[in-house]
Amino acid sequence: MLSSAEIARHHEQGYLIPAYRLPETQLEVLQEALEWVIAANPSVRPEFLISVHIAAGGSEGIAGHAAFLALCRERAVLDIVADLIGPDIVLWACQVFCKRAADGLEIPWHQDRQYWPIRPLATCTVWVALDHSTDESGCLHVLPGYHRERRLRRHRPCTRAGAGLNEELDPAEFDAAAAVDVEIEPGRMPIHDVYMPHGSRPNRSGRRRAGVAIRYMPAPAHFDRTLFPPRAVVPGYQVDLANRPLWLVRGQDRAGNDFITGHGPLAR
Ligand SMILES: O=C(O)CCC(=O)C(=O)O
Repeated sequence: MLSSAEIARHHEQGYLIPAYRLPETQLEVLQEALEWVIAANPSVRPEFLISVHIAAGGSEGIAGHAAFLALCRERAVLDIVADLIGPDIVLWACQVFCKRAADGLEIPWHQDRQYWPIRPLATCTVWVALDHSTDESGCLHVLPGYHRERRLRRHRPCTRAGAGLNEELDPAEFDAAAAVDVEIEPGRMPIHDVYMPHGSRPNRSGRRRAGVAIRYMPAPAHFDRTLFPPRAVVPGYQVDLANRPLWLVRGQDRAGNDFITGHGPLAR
C-alpha cells in the first residue's frame, strides 16, 4: 500500500499522510454512525467518545457503533498499517475526537505513550478524518522528527479552561515554531508514531471537525492489563485499559495477548 519513499518518510518524520482516501460511500456510513453515537451519548463531550468501536458498550460507558469496528478491520487500512508495524496486528483502541463548530476543545501538546500498557512499546495511530480538518477547525499538529529520540518528554499538569487533557508537554521540551499543521480532507488518514508529540487547537471555524483515532500494536508486543488502573483523563473522560477488549485483526498473536477480557456478545 505504501511506497518505500512513504515508509522512509514515516520513519524520518514520525508521521505520514498516505495517498489513500476512503471511498465516499464508506465515509457517508461513518458520518452517519458518528451522528448516531453523538445522539446515543448525550452527556459525553464529543471529543471524549472513547471506544466507539464497541457496539455493545464497554466498561468506559460509551454506546459505540459497528461501523467503527468495520473501519478498524478495513483491508486497505490494515495494508497500510502492516507496511509500518508488520503483518501481525492487534487493534486495541478507537476513539472519536469530534470538535463542534466554534466550540471544540483544545487538545494540548502531548505524547500518548505515557498512558499505554504495551510492552515493548510499539504502536501506531491512524487518524481518519471524517470532516475537513484545517488550521481554523483545529487540525492535528505534530513536531516532525521529535519521535526519533524515542523518549517520554516531561509533561506538566494542565488545568487550562477548554483543554481536553489534564497533562501537557512542558513548553521547555519543544519549539512551537517547528510545529506542522496536518490539514486534510475527509477520508484521508494521517498516521503518527507512538513517540510523536501532537495536539490540536480549539475549533474556531463554523464547521464540525471530527476524526477517528485508531490504535494498532504489532502482535509481538504484549498488552499488560495490570499496568494502569482505570482513570479519568478529565471529568467525563474515563479510560479503562484493564478491561479494554483487543481484536487480532491480522496475522497471529505472538505474545500471549488476552482477546477474551472486555468482549460482550456484541463486541466480538
Ligand atoms: O483529534 C485531535 O485533535 C487529537 C487526537 C489525539 O490526541 C490522538 O490521536 O492521540
